[in-house]
Amino acid sequence: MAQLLTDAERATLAEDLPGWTPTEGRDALQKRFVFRDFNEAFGFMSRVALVAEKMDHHPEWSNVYRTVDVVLATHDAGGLTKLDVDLAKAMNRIAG
Ligand code: H2B
Repeated sequence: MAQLLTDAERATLAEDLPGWTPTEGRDALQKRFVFRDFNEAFGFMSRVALVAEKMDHHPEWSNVYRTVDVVLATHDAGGLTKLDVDLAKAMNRIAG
């Protein structure tokens, strides 16, 4: 099973993952992505879904029109692992 991030690994998260912030009350990261319109937002979600399925690691997310709210955590480990970091990086890359 994936291991929870160490303190040293957590120390670089802010600079490694622009826009992602700690979620209050749980060991997770969150980010709001805002696109030009629904088409772009849904396109983003579709591309992320393919990556997430390949990783077997899935986001908690919701979509309203052109906004996608995402929370990342590794449920099996009860908090943040490298899987969340990798998926967050992929999401930033896909969002451009
Ligand atoms: N996604 C996330 N975010 N956390 C998990 O612990 C997780 C997952 N576990 N996707 C995977 C699926 C697990 O349930 C399957 C059986 O591999």
